[in-house]
Amino acid sequence: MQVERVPFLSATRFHNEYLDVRPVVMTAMTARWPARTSFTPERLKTEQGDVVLTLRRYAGDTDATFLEQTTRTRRVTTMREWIDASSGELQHDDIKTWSVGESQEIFFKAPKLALDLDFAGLFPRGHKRFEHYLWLGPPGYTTGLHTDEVAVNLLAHFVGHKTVTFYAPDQTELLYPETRESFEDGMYSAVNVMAPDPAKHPRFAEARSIVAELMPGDLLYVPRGWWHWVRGHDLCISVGGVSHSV
Ligand SMILES: O=C(O)CCC(=O)C(=O)O
Repeated sequence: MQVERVPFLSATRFHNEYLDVRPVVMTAMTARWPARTSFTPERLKTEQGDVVLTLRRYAGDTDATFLEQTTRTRRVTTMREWIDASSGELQHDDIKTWSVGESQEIFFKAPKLALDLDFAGLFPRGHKRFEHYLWLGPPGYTTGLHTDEVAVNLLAHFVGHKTVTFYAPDQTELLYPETRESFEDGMYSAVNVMAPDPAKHPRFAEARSIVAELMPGDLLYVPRGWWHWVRGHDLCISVGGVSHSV
């Protein structure tokens, strides 16, 4: 099953039909955002090449869970180096186990870039403050299965094709949450989505998913408590907009 795709949503319709209810992809909301041209690999490399980025690792060929890997394994690089490594023709297999996740560095170094984004447009004027996070990964990178326990999480996708696989909150028992409490604003599953182990997590096979295929310009709403994991098929660049109040 596919996540619903609509061109636009008014603030009223978004609040009444989707907020805290189900994911949705808005395909034309970002059409006028300057970010469509500022968050390209070329511009980021030329204008933000020295920004320091922290990479996180998530590999499928280990017993370590997503939570263990993402919190323990870090590597520091620059925007220039990481874009070169991620877009190189000879993709080293190890590259795709690393990605930039939830990085705020670029918005601290170049706060004006936030003016190129307009997550608040879906909300009544002046109602909300968004934090911005860069997601940048090479072809084949994958995140683990997790939820975001924040009031609003929007993902504006600018470059590449990525698949976001969702599981509704009523599937939680089939997804083997690693902790019962939210950790750093999220819940983490112990299932290795790249190679699920039926001996360890037999009920995962029963879980029903719905899928969003994101293309440049799409704006995805990720509802609180909905499990999801991401795979980038190309060099992918997105920006997350998170608000802690509704
Ligand atoms: O796009 C990505 O790489 C991950 C996005 C994500 O998992 C999130 O916004 O919670």
